[in-house]
Amino acid sequence: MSEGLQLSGRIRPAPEVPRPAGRRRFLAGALVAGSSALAARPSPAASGAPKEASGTDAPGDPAILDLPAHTRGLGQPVAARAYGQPSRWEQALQRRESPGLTRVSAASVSFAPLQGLFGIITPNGLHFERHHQGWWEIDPAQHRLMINGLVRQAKVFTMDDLMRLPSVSRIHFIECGANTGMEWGNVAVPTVQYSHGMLSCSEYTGVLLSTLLDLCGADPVHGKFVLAEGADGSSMTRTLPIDQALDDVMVAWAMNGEMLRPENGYPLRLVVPGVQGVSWVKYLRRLEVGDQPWHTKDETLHYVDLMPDGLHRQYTSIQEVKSVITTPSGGQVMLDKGYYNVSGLAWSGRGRIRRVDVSFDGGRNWRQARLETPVLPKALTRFNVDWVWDGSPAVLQSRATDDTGHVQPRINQLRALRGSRSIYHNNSIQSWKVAETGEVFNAQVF
Ligand SMILES: Nc1nc2c(c(=O)[nH]1)N[C@H]1C(S)=C(S)[C@@H](COP(=O)(O)O)O[C@H]1N2
Ligand SMILES: [Mo]
Repeated sequence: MSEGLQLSGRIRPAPEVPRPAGRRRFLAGALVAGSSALAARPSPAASGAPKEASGTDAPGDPAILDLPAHTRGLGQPVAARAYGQPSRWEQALQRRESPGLTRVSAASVSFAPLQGLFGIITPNGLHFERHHQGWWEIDPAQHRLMINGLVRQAKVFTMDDLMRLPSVSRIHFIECGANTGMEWGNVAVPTVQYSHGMLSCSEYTGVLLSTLLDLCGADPVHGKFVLAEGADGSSMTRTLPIDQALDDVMVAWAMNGEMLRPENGYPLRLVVPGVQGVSWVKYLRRLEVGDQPWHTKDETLHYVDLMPDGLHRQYTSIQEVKSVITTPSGGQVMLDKGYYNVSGLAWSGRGRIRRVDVSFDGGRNWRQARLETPVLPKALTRFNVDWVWDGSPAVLQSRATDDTGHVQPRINQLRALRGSRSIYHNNSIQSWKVAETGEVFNAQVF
């Protein structure tokens, strides 16, 4: 690929991401590849690349000729910031609330900026948030987990009790069942942050629920379901079938190597791999073993799928195979013809991603993308594919297949089965329309 690889493929970020000042200068300097990183790169593009894109025609570039202060002076001392922060040049990358989505910000959503993330792990400070009744900073010394119901011995655990049990660490995605839910009827939001940003992926550390149920002696005959309850005011309660509970569900205290953030359920949350976010009960304080589902408000009134016949489908909890291209994506502007590294994310609640195909002509022709390692079950998988944009209009789509053989559907295929008035579980293929101007738009293409 390096043969003939040109340093083109510049992209202007989506409008809600203010451009840092340095970047504005970079864009203004027509034909000069003026970022120091680019200019300093040992010229893979020197051979054969057009001059304007190679970085070699900037002999007078002060960014490389003048030694900056950071090369001449003494830098900041260690631990100047006891808890590290992103560079101030990255401040535009934030989780964002969708204006007007809910009346109260305490019962709302903030979306992760997928367009600006790399690899598969979501930084803790950019994890999406969904609170039904606001978030809390709970004192871990006061927090308790009770396990009751059809168990030989009901128990109450402190955090200290839990954290001394045999633990596991596993990487999984969490996706709200309502992710992409605004797009059932038509195109609704401009950028991938708002269309797919109720999605994050982390390494969780905790104890397997099976270990806890074992400790309490869950009734193997009548114990068919587990109820999980949160300690916030939303009375968040969800029923899990026992097979799921005993499979890979975790009671987790850590996320990406540190304790959970308060926004994500500190000090304890349920991790239900492959299942919609609502079952990942935060501030987890109680687990009850029972012989039938509880049919609580969040499994009867909410998180049900309105079907075309007017009935609601309940307990559709698995997040089916899905993918989205994050670069380029809605609201961005492609500034050059030529080479682009098209990149995106794929995931399935049923297992591993087997392949991702990408189309540049609205689904007529498909090319297989490269899957970057690791490819883990019920985790985000990063894909990349090369594209040379010739400057003509294009429609970019990605289509994921998981290792159970499920293939991501087109939006019209999904609507044929599910209608268009649903909210939850829209895993359809996303289309990004590229105009001749290079502008990228959210589009629905059948
Ligand atoms: N206690 C409690 N748990 C909860 C919720 C909540 O409001 N309260 N929201 C649920 C929903 S709908 C989702 S999508 C996920 C969001 O988790 P996050 O805020 O860590 O992204 O938490 C789930 N668990
Ligand atoms: Mo959710």
